Amino acid sequence: MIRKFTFGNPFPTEAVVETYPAENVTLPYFSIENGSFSCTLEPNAPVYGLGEQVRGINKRGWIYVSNCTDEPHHEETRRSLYGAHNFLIVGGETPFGIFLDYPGHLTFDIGYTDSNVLTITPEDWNLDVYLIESPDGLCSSIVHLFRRMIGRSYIPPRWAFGYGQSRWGYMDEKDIRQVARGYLENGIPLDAIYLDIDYMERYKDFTVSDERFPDLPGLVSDMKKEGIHLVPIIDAGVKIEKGYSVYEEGVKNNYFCKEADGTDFVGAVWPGRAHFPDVLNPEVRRWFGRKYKYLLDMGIEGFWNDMNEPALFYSEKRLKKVFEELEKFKGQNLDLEKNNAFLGLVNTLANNPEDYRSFYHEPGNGREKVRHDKVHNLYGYNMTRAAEEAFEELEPDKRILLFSRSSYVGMHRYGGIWQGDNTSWWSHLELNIKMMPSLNMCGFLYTGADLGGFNADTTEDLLLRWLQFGIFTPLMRNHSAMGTREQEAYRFSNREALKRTIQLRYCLLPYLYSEYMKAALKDTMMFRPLAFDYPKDAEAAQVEDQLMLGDSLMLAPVYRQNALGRYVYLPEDMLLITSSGPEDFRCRKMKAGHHYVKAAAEEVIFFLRKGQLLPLAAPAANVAETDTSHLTVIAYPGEDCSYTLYEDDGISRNYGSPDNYETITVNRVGIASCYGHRNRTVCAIKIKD
Ligand code: MIG
Repeated sequence: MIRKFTFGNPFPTEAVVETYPAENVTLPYFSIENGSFSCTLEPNAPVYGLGEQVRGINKRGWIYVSNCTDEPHHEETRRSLYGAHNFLIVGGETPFGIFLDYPGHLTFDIGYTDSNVLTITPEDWNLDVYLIESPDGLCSSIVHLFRRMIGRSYIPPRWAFGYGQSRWGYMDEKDIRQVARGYLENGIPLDAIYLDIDYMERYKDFTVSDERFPDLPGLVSDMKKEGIHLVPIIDAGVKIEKGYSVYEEGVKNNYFCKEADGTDFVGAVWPGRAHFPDVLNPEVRRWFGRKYKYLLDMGIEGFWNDMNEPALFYSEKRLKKVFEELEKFKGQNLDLEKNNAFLGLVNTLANNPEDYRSFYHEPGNGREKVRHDKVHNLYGYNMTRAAEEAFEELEPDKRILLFSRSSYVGMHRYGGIWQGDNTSWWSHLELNIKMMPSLNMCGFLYTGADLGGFNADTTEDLLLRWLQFGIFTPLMRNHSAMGTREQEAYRFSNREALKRTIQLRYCLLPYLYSEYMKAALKDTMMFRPLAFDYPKDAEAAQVEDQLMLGDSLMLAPVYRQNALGRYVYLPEDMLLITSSGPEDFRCRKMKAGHHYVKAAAEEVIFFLRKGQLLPLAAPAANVAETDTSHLTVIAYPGEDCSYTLYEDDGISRNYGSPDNYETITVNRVGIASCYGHRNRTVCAIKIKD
């Protein structure tokens, strides 16, 4: 059951797609005092949710803030990352869900100030609160109800389930060709190479540097012949430059965010001084979204939207003020205090809350102008919405790959997200694992982290272990920052192991695509905490470094350096699959309980559930070349098993046809069959007892 409670006059975020009448009784579970909602937490009861955030799957014991932030330090000390996903499940005797549809700064004190109290504090009292209760009390049922109310998750083209290589620092066409060659010559599969900001002319959106990419359409088409898609970045800020059409049109039509006095707000990002499209306004969205056509017309089929918190290096007015204040230090003896004050001044430049309070949006539809900080968390959402809405018009029969850095609930309908600027740390591999189910709860299914780590130098073993997890995440992209160690898979001595790991992704494609599509079309989670699938198992509830993936699998990634195995908890009997690459699937039945499972450096371990099947394809150079007409299935032996396979053309927007579903079965004696509309042969791998 979903109940809505309205406070004040909320800004219409359009996160929720269904209409619910607001109730005029008081909000159950919570008491409201001192400007906060509070509720008592049962001792040790878990709290799940918040999507893209630091720390564990169980969010209890920290204070989190929904305030979309360009935060390159994903450390436990942080309270906000790039997204604002205000959905929680409060566990206990009868778990319930709560979604706060509030686009401003929102604090969740989850047993931080008082270990048994959850306190939620908005900055003002204009918000909708939704309570979600399920008669069966199951977390997965609560998530399902929530997901239905926020609408279907974004569906990317099938090729976007391939492996992608990215790096901030590919400077020109030559670099891109070299990366493609590196992969092709080494026989490592690849579906995409990403273009970071250097493809543009002086960081201007919807331009291409003549000098460095003299013939982008030619390059795009050459790459496509090799099965590789080029995916350019688009930044939120529009460079202020006379004669630059995006800037000129935006100024002329009042399409940019404004200062209180009605002049266009000036903030600086990569191109230096920039204006910010007022994407909260539908007319501006339409205008900005259609700009992507410039690149679509060159053959581009995917984009990533960056810097859309929006990140600010500084605002023009603040920079001026800081320069003035710095003057005062001239000729002074900088003792400890003054030195700190001096350094502190420069540190106030970026992403300053005061700047976010100093500019305005005109949301249109007769609504009053609204100060940015009140709706801050909607910016990346609406930038991405602008693009996807334009794609639906420009390319009605074709899915375009799109993912964003910043997001709010509701954006999951328009694109995916990547998990931002992590660091090449083992702890960030662990964070990547833990973030997956939390994001799925909030509708973000197409997601993944920068594999190998973005900031700092990676190590070969970290990249390998990270890829061993990344082969399961819908977005599988290796990305790194300028100035860090190069981390393309072919650069390392153990290239063979990296290659074989990436090939496994292509073997798993029929399964991953099926599970993604089922989760999107049925509003369910692809990645789940063990606690959601085994709600009565108190030990499963404790496990945060294993995940259920789709109908058949449980993952148990190795995420510690030099570890040659790990402890695993099996809530029921399962089949251990150990693989070092295609054609190597060693299976062993294991009993429920605690185990230590070995996993050599180049081995992935994962588990198949009882009565379930895992369909596998032969490895291929890319998604398009993956032959799914011959599948091998691993079955948990002893019983009749069946699996629902989903396959469509992978590109059109007609996902709904019942013909896309097929049933694979394996009977007691190990004979596999497939029922569906396609000619497909399946054969089962015999499992020895
Ligand atoms: O301030 O475009 O998160 O993926 O490589 C850095 C350069 C701006 C941040 C993105 C990152 C990207 C980088 N961008």
